[in-house]
Amino acid sequence: MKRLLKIFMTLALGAVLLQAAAFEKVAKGGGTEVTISSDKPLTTGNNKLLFLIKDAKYKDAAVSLKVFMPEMPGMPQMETETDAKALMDGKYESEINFSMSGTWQVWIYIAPKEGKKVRVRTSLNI
Ligand SMILES: [Cu+2]
Repeated sequence: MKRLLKIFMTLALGAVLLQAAAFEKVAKGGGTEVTISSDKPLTTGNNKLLFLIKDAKYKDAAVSLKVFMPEMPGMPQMETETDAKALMDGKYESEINFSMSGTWQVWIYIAPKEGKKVRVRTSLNI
């Protein structure tokens, strides 16, 4: 019985770990880095993205996002701007809607209480 429990616990833990790492990307720029992650693989439609900023100088910073796909033949630029919600310990969360598959540019603006605002640019393939 004990062994069965152990196997079950191992499987349960494995499932949790898998879930936590469905998507992850580190974006670098402006002398800092942001780890972007999601519980679920990125997809068209709504995605809940987590942004982790470890840099202590950006503790309590305001974080906003510009997400866009540049103009394509027969299609104007698609763009949304949104504020990320501050959670704890340098974590921020934002719901982002990707209206089509392809490469989306993601600009992360980090505005500390004091000092210069920085921009971290990356892209996501949807
Ligand atoms: Cu497009």
